[in-house]
Amino acid sequence: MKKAVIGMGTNIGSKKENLNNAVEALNLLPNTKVIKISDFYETEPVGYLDQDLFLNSCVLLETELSPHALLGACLGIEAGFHRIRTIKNGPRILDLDLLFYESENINTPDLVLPHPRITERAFVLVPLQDLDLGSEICPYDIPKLLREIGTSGINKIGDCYD
Ligand code: PH2
Ligand code: MG
Ligand code: MG
Repeated sequence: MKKAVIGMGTNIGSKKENLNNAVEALNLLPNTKVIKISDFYETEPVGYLDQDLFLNSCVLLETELSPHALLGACLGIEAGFHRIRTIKNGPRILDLDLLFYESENINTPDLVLPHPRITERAFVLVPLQDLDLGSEICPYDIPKLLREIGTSGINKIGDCYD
């Protein structure tokens, strides 16, 4: 089994339900198991500001799917939630971003690993910290990055997975 980390975000509809349903959907992927779920965080929108607050969380998976197969599966789950892509960084019912896959560095047009914007996004780093990843998966010093970029606009909702 390989370890992979997915960042989840939602700001349309019933956000808690969306994230819970996303965890279920990830857990139902072939040869894949969700082994850890971060707390849920209510976060101020980054990039495009005129939209509702997000709910963000991260999950650690064990999977036999390849990085590209897992990416495809995530896009399939997003599509199953009827995600519609309009404004860049705009409102979405569910966003699943593949953040890490083992210690792989991948640079293809459809997939870059580690995900290129992790280090500048507190809404990813704060939940990521809950997963207690070893340096073999997460090469970043998360507390140091958070001291640099700050954690304003990130509010812990707590352990909302049910
Ligand atoms: N996702 C984005 C853009 N901005 N802001 C927050 N707070 N949370 C997100 O998940 C998010 C965002 C693009 O994927
Ligand atoms: Mg995203
Ligand atoms: Mg995405």
